[in-house]
Amino acid sequence: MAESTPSLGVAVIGYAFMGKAHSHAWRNVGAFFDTPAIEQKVLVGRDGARAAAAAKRYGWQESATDWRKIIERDDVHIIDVCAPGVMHAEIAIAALAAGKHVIVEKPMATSVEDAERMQEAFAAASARGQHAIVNFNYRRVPAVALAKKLIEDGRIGELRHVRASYLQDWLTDPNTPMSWRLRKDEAGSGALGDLGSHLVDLVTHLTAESITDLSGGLRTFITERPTGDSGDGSIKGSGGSGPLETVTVDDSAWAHGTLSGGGLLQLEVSRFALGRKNEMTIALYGERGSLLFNLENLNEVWFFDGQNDSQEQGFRRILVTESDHPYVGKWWPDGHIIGWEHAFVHQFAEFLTSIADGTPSSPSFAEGLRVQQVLQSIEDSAAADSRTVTVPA
Ligand code: SOE
Repeated sequence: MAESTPSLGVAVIGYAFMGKAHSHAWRNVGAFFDTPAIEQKVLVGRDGARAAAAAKRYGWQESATDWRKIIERDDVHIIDVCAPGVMHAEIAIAALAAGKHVIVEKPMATSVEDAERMQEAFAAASARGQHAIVNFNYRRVPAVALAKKLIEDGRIGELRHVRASYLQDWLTDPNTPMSWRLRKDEAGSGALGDLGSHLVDLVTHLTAESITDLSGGLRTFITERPTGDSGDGSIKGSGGSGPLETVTVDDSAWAHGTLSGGGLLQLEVSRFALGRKNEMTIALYGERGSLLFNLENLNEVWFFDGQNDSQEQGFRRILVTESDHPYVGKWWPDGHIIGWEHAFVHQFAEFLTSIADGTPSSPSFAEGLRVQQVLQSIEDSAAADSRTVTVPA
């Protein structure tokens, strides 16, 4: 990067859990990756006092409460949307119209229609040289990126089975309070969108195949919850002692489907898997080999080489901490593990590099829209007694 290149001003909208994770990544990306310089300009949030406190703590120059004023600023070039899902479309479309590069948290939107509008706005902005991504951060875990490379190198071959699950347990307590994540009009869906979107993205990204048809189901185990304070930056919130409110999203979801290459797919997501805190697993079984990944051990991927017919064959643990593994060389000496937050840094490094080089950014809005269509198909199937539905091409 030339010394004289002006730095890119960043504004993050949302200061809670995701705002914190993104702030951490913006703070560190330039220290570890050779990307264009950025400046942490503004942290935006509805609660002025909380936004100001978070801005100070996470290294932002300023805080603000009105994102509309921020997207008009000449010194802000990237708008990073960590607000609840229902706000993604409005902010992203306005920011693209104002000439900004845009990042939105996953899922891309709360409906296929909104995702389509965002994709259309991006198509026009892209012609003006702007970039936009949906932050499916798990693509950027080094072990996942290595798995992708093994698949591309033909080590797995034609896929027979893909099983993916994302299990959490933070809603098992009936006193866990209501929050935006449990309201359909704010989040779009529950575990399906929040966790299922990661799985659908990872499966389609890793396999480079689409999901052609599926049957699915949704379940809400606890249909009313007390109101309380859910704005403290945790997912769960605290103090659920207010009046009861109806939960309007799913607690758990599942789908069985078919991949475009003919393989079979199983997906399962839940916020009610007691004891599972944040366990995402993906297993791919092919004609030549198999791969297993578990987010709880994110520095490793397990590989079974079906071409090795010796007596020592078996699943082999690959510790993805060598400097020639994806992203790893930018961190610590070989063998030093990294954590959950690093994937966000990697994603932003990729995004900044695409902006600098003028190459397409990913995960793209088009890919986010595809994920949204699959989520909608699961909802459609669930509403029709789990009948098999065709996913729109
Ligand atoms: C909450 O369920 C959550 O934080 C998701 O929103 C994230 O995308 C996932 O990475 C961890 O769990």
